[in-house]
Amino acid sequence: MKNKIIAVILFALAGTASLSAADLTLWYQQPAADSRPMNEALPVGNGRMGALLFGAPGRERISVNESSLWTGGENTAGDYKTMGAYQVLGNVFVNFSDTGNPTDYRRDLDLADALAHVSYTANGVKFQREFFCSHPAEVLAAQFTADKKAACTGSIELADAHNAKIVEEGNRLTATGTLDNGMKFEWQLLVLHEGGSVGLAPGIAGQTNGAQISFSGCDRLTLLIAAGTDYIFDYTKKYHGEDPHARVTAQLDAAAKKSFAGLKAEHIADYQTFFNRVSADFGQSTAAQTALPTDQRKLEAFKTVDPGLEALLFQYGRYLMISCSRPGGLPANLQGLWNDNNSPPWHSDYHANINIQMNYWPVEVANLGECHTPLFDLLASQIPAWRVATATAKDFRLADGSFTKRGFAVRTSHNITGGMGWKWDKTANAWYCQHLWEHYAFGQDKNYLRTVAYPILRETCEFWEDHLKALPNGKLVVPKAWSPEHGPDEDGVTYSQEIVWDLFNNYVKAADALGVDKDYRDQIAALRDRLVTPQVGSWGQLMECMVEKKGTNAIAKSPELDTPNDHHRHTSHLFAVYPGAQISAGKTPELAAAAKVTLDARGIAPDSDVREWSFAWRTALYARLRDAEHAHQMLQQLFSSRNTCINLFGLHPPMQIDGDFGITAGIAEMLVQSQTGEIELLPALPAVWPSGKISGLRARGGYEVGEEWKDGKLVSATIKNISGDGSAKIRYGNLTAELHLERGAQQTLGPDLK
Ligand code: FUC
Repeated sequence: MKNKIIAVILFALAGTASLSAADLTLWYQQPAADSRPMNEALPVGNGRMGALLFGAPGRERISVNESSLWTGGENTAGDYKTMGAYQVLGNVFVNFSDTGNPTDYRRDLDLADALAHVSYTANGVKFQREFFCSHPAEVLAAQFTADKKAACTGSIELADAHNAKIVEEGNRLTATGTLDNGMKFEWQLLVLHEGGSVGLAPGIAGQTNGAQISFSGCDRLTLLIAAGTDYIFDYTKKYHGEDPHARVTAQLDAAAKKSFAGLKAEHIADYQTFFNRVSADFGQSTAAQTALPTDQRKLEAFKTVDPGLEALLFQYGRYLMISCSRPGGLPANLQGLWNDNNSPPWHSDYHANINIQMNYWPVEVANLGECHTPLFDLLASQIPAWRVATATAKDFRLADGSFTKRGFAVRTSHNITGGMGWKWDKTANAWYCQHLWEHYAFGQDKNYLRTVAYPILRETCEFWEDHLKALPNGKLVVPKAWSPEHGPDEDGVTYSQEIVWDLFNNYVKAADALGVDKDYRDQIAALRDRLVTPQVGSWGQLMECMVEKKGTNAIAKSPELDTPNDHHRHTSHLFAVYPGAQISAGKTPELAAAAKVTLDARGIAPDSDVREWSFAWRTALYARLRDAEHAHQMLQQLFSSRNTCINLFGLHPPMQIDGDFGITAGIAEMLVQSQTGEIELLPALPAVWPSGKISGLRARGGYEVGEEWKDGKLVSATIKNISGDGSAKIRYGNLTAELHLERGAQQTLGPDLK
């Protein structure tokens, strides 16, 4: 609220819109089309439950999700078709009689307080709706009001997506069901009202399966929805825990005892403890830009830079992360947690060859470290099943023909009950380890490192120790691996080499940090140093494979593999630039230059194959290569109608959320980097953001960083030691400085780093 007041004052003073609350609001002048839920409806969520909101005056649709509602099981054969899919709970419809021809229509989603609204005028009455999904209360709450008494009349339907049994008791509908895999689920809807009456809908009175509640002449209507399944993170119990009935009932009963205003205040306070850690200002948008509703503004922003909308896009990734990945819950899947389809594209799965990793790229740097932990909980719960599948996989036979004895591997896709699908993505195990390490690198929590991350890092090192193949020259390669979705399976593919290098390098740092396993640490350091490393190819590019294809390969699916005409959406072999750190502009300039040759060829030419997430990755890659203008050019691609939906979800038909998270990470990389042991300020500041500021970003080593810049130059930077040892190296261009900060202390530096 304080921010809003300040923003309003600024607006008044400047006479032009900037930094206003409007820049943190998505808004539209029409409801979401019923036929395009993922593209137009607005998402709210509490990390576990979520909803898509449509906002039609006559018939509100609330499409409800719970992140653990999955079909499928252990799927030992690894067939993608039988892996199961993320499901929909169902819809709640709120029908209003007599909406006439509504005028003054608006729906919005305010990222500052995680509230969604709808308003319109019908028959001279102003109707308003407000929605939020509360983490502390574990309910979705909706309120319908009017500026005239007794104006709300209509009916409420609960439409379950799996033919659950629906029981009505007074003002409560309870849907209870069991999926084919034995997963129990339940959701309950409670209708509270002021004025008028609420009861069984006409015509269904007395039916035990009634799914409708009518309301008549109400001043105000409040809907509360709670949901749950019996899913638990426990392989030994086949992922089944307690029946959700008692829990869901208790959640709804407890929420019903609080007022809507009370629930809302509690929700906002909880949400803002995460959201308000970072504020971002990339410069002023014009009044004409801010006057446009988001769908139109987005299209304009693709043509003409709109810094306010770019800051909103950055913050949207943070909003979505807080809304779909909270400690104790499941991690964000391919669609976050929003889904309207029981057979969603790619099963709305956990896709381990870029997508899920990209989901988690922003969390540490954008100061949402806790939101990373659902990924670790899922990994810990899946690894026992993955070990079993790996131990019998022919693809992982050892040189002597025997089966894998140590560690686990991951196929390209997986579910939440130990099941995987599609091709093995051989080094995805090591890629997941990067996330475990990065959480420590930023947060510096040694207890977490020791108990959660280190055992998995070590086990994965053991797996690769057993599986690497020695070439005649003594160098080591990952045998028969794939550069995702592009090219043949062969030895020494750059992507796999870089990821195993990253694992070994992080393991060494982890063992050092904990002061454990010295012998094994030295052994892994030696293996790391024998790995085949990235190479520069014939046209100056970073080679995608160990043996260059020179454009003559006959691979039908990838005829241009690694040629200057190769515009493939994946940039797998640039892993070492981002999210890895093996290649950097400062420390390995020749390899960085080669990576740039590759990226220029891949990144700028338009190609139908390049997807929303590709542009997010390319933003981060260019930022790491200190090419600010291209980084921004890639960012701007996200506003194209090819790459984002009008609700700003990534558009990979119908939607994927990875691009939303990836672009938040990419923008952060433009503003601060810390992967090489220095905190680098404004490494890739584009000319289109001449003046601005950011606060609350995080850097490895346990620091928080704020920056302000003017005319393209640093004005000041504030470095705070949150949890580190306090000795930080700072870089701005060619200037460097060393800081020594007590825990909790901060220092503000000028452009000369003094
Ligand atoms: C990867 C990508 C596709 C898609 C899928 C879910 O396989 O190559 O473009 O994003 O994941």
